[in-house]
Amino acid sequence: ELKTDDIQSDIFVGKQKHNQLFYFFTIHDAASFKRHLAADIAPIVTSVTQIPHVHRQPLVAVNIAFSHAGLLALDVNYEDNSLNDEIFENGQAASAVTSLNDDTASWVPQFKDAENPIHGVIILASDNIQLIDRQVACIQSDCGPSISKVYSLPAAVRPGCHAGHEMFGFLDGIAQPSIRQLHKTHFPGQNVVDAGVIITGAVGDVDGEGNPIKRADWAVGGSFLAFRQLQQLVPEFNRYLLQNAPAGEGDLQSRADLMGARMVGRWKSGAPVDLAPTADDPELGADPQRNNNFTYEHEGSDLRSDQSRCPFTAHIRKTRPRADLTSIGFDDKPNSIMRAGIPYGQEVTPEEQASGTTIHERGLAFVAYQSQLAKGFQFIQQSWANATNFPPKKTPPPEEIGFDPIIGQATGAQARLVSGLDPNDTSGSLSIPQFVISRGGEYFFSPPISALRGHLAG
Ligand code: N7H
Repeated sequence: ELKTDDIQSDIFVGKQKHNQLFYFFTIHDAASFKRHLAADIAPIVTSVTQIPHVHRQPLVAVNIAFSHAGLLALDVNYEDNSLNDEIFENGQAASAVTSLNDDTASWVPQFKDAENPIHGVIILASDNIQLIDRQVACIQSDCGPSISKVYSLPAAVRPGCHAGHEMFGFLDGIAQPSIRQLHKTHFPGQNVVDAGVIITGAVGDVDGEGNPIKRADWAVGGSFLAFRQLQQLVPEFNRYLLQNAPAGEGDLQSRADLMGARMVGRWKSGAPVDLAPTADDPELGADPQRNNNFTYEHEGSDLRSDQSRCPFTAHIRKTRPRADLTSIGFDDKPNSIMRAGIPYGQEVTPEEQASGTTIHERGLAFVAYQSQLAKGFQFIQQSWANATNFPPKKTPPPEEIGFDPIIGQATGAQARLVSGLDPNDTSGSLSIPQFVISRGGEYFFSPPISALRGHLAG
């Protein structure tokens, strides 16, 4: 049984609110803040139970999560094995270069400022931005000087017909794991996983041998939140596609669109290239019965060598390899994450589009929930997206399969080689500039709501 009224709402994303604010804070006075946490914040934190019922939905959904430094600053009983996640305990800055290939020179200074560490994040979501501002002002005045803002990032669903699409233009939020203990129906092709893949201490939160990971009692029902501010160079991306569009029939724009679709693994409508390899199919993209129902395996085609439909490097294939792993006796289910990202920044201006150069920062406020960072976000970025020999056992062995063209990060001067994108010559590679720039982030623990009143306020 999952206690959904004790689990914070953002972990199992429902319908996305139009606006979100990520409010990063630092704690100055633990004793005073803990009183406000229990008395003022816990009562307004939204649970999973509240979300599906319109009449129970708050006007502003509020979630709160703490970094390791934040849990230490709270000065509660927080032993080494309370959470048992080394990556969380080290913090994102510590392993960003070695594990993620980040260039921390591009990081927002507040994410790497050891003097003034980020202790937590409050995530506010509403269809009305004024209500978010009012709620933040209210929390600030309740908490007084016990905490202060270090940094904040406003984010919003894109306007008009772009709603639901990320900044490069692709429909997002299609493929999420389905939780066996929570969701009554599963769409074809969805990964059905135990709650413990996302929720700490729930069924399925296990190590490599299948033994339950030890979590303190107060931490059962939480989830680790990987936050990343990922800048997207949209005009540069669009220009690159036009300049490198594969030869073939059709006008330049449609060949550029094919290149973009092969990088992502889906067309802008969401239609998977594995099912629609040559042209977008918006009906397919919009149909949840079909848009996730594929494995990359086809009769009469060799899964080890055939990239005619979908490159091995395509973003959604690198981040969820489906039959690339199951066909060789592995499974991608334990590495599932719940994604709750939302775009930030303004729309591309005509000036930026014409010049092919970004002037205003925009991108994805990336949020992923998982019960173990070593299996979830960090694993996917490090061992799949950045691993040039992944997926494995492809033949003839491409010298290098290469990086995920969307999020793959090379180290230092290493070229960002990506193979398979040109449908006319899938053995060829391109050295692709980086269009997604990490501006940094932090790892947080989103505790069960009971802990906000109980253990963490104690
Ligand atoms: Fe990704 N994009 O627009 O290209 N992503 N992503 N992602 N992503 C997905 O299927 C994108 C990022 C995953 O189950 C879609 O819902 C961009 C990180 C996973 O088949 C699109 C950025 C990580 C999936 C994008 C970004 C992931 C997925 C298709 C950064 C993890 C599901 C929509 C700016 C380390 C795969 C959908 C599956 C889907 C894009 C980041 C992982 C369009 C622009 C950092 C697991």
